[in-house]
Amino acid sequence: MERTFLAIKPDGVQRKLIGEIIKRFETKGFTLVGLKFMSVNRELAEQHYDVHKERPFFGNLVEFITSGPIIAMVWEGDGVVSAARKVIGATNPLTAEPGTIRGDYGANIGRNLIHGSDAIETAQREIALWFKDEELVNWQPTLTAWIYE
Ligand code: DAT
Ligand code: MG
Repeated sequence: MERTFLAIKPDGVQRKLIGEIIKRFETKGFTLVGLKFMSVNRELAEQHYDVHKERPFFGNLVEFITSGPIIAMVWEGDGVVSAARKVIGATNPLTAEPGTIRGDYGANIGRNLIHGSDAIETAQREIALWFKDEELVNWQPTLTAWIYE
């Protein structure tokens, strides 16, 4: 089953949007398999955003993601990587569609509330970076037959 890495960024935590954000993935039908509330050190932040290290906003990105606690999560489901990106919305909250998390709660590209892996291979890399195997829970919700044919 496909898995993705999602993280509620420091702005989402500070703005008390943890419950609201998690609820959207739960009610959609995805399965939570890992979750931790944590501070991010500079080394982890730089590894996570390694692909952006040459970009002008890289310094701000690392500063921001290490500025307060975050929620790191792994979610499972058919097509969850791209479907979660749709629930999250476009990178810039100002152009993200209403109904998406960023479209509903964000107003600035540098404060866009949540991270989601952008491809299956990226998800595998990010899950391995943020979680140990034993921190992930393999389970099948009893509701599964009512969500999947
Ligand atoms: P996404 O988070 O939608 O995958 P991304 O991977 O292109 O977007 O960029 C990572 C984060 O970097 C993004 O969530 C916010 C920040 N960012 C991206 N483009 C930016 C820009 N032009 N100016 C400032 N911050 C930017
Ligand atoms: Mg990205």
